[in-house]
Amino acid sequence: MTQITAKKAASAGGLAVGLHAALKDKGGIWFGWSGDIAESGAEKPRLQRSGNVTYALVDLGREEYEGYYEGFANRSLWPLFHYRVDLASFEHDWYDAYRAVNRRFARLLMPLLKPDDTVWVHDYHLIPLGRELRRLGFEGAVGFFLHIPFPASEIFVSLPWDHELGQDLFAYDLVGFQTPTDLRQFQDYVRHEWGGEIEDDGTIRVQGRRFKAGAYPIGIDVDDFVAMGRTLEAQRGAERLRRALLNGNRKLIIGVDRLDYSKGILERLRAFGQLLDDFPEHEKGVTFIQISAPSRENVQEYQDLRHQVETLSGHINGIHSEADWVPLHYINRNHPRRTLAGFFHFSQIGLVTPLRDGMNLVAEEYVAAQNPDDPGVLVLSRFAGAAPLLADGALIVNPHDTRSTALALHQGLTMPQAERKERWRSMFAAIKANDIASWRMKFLSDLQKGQISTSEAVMT
Ligand code: GDG
Repeated sequence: MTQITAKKAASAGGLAVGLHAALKDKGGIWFGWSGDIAESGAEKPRLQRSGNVTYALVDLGREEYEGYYEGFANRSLWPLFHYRVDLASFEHDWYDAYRAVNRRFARLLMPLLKPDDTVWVHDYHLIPLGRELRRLGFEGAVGFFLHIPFPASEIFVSLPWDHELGQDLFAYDLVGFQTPTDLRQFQDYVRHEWGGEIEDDGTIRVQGRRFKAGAYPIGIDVDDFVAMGRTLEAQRGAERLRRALLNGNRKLIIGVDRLDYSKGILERLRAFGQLLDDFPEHEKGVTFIQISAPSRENVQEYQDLRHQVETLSGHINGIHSEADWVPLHYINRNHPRRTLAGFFHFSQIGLVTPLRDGMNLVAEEYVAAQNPDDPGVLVLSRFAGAAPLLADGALIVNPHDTRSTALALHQGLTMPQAERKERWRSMFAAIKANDIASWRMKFLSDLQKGQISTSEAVMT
């Protein structure tokens, strides 16, 4: 039986769908936060059955939500793991809440587990969960996957509790990262901070523990996204854009992300402004649509970013707009994924410029949504985890370099169809070969193969 735990069971993104598929195959339990906040944390998970999957959902108490989720997870770990030490706050109360919630989750999960279950823990909100389960005597295989980057050791040790979280990670049978770079940085941390050893097959020996760590780049459900692009909603989305552009020859650049400082949205806007400055031939010939889904709106740093993005968008439009042309459309709202598929399909350039990103699924979704006979061009940051996978087809940029990113946009807007097709074919083959099904099968098979005697796993 496969047991998957995740941060928020209600989320409807591609990742949640892909993980559900793993459970539906064999049956199992999805355990995680319900997404609801109660006055105080409930003592039992709410159980709901759907087919052979049981959802065990737990509400967070108001204080838990603030300290654990908004605080330590999203204001300490998220900025730190994305190299923004300047934005990270390290509050002892938040950390205490983080540990307490993970302990509580383990306590609530434990009675639902059979001794030989496999548990797969997802993401930075739940790093301590595996060790807490071991403390309660769970002996089955326990794996962990980090969806965001693992930072350079020198950054990670800025965290006052790096040793506790390090030991939490050592308690798993398998720790998965998105890219070989993340893996190498974790290995450096193990070697330099703990004097651990890394064997050729990826086995790590540290602090009397032996476990595996590897790189498992996540993918999307390619067929599902291609099908989404054929839906009526997708066609309607494309049609809305066609009408909005007024002039049928006008080209479209699209950016889609959560409104997050890791996504390089300001850098992207600057690059678009630079394109209009450096290549006046695109005047009235191009429109940029930036869709930024609201995210973590209670957090000050996100409110600041929203303000900066709004100011910069207004500035760019103020300088470049004409009575019959608004170059930049900035939309701060969620869109159904099918509509996004239609938008991607209709855009000549997908512009994806994170400053740090675990993988970045939007880049892959843009590729999946293209028309093979007349595909668009992906302009992709070298700092996205997806960059090595898509490097043969995408125009790879350093988003800090505004001029070069603007030049890549120009190159994309003027690229001949034959080159676009060739580049797209190589990217499509790459995302097909590395889709979400192959990701989860590889991780789960390595977890089951690599399980190491649990008597060594208990750490106090
Ligand atoms: C984390 C890591 C890693 C976006 N706007 C809307 C919307 N989306 C969808 C996209 C895509 C998903 O959300 C975003 O996925 P990303 O991978 O781009 O980014 P994160 O949310 O930061 O995800 C990341 C990922 O985990 C998986 O491991 O790749 O690096 O940071 O599917 O299409 N969906 C809807 N409306 C929107 O407006 N419905």
